[in-house]
Amino acid sequence: MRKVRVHRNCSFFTVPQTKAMKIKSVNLETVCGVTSRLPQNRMLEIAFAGRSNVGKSSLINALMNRKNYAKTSSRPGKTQTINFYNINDAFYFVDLPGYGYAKAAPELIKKWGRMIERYLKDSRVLRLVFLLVDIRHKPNANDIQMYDWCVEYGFHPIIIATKEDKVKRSEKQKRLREIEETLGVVEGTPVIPFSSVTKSGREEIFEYIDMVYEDFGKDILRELEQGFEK
Ligand SMILES: Nc1nc2c(ncn2[C@@H]2O[C@H](COP(=O)(O)OP(=O)(O)OP(=O)(O)O)[C@@H](O)[C@H]2O)c(=O)[nH]1
Ligand SMILES: [Mg+2]
Repeated sequence: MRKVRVHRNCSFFTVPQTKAMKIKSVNLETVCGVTSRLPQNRMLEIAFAGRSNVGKSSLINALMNRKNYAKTSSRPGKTQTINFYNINDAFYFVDLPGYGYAKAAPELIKKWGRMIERYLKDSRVLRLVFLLVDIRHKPNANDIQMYDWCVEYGFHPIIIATKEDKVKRSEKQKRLREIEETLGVVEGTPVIPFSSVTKSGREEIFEYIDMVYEDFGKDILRELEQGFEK
């Protein structure tokens, strides 16, 4: 039995060993540019953060069972907006713009950073953040800052080490440990290797999504009405 904590207002969860939930419908409902107002959603949000090109949109497609509904590209900087995907009319996947995209204008990079921070701070229905890092590389200063922001705003991100298909099996554990140590994750934080090519790791990621949906998703409206403070 694994126990994890993803948000400061929750006690420790025991992760259920369930089958991945069925995705019945997906709909890109809201797209926010740097100057847009963020939506006041009334369903649970689950966000995906990570450096540009790390594989956020690819992961979201893999979870949604869609090929390229969330647009992906081998050129970094594809997703430059915050995209809210309505899943099953029950919750949202939130695709955040990639940070650390060197070719973008510095002013724009700053605006994205502020926008992501504002979203983490202001969303009243965000309960789970997945932070993606490339399994091949040691997390850099941007990754560490992103992790620290999340913690500052009350989240304990679950780490996803993407592009697992690109490392040798014998190297995997070492890489995962390096990621854990460099980010300085909260004790007990899951670090899940994932590949959007082989889909390995998908079921495990869904265990956490199921868990958070069971615990927060169904009651979120009531919590909003009662003025639940994040
Ligand atoms: N081999 C391999 N390639 C991957 C994997 N995930 C993503 N890629 C590739 O990496 C590139 C970037 O993927 P995206 O999903 O667009 O990355 P992103 O994080 O959404 O990037 P931005 O939108 O720029 O922030 C694409 O060429 C993908 O095909 C993976 O698990 N394995
Ligand atoms: Mg993207």
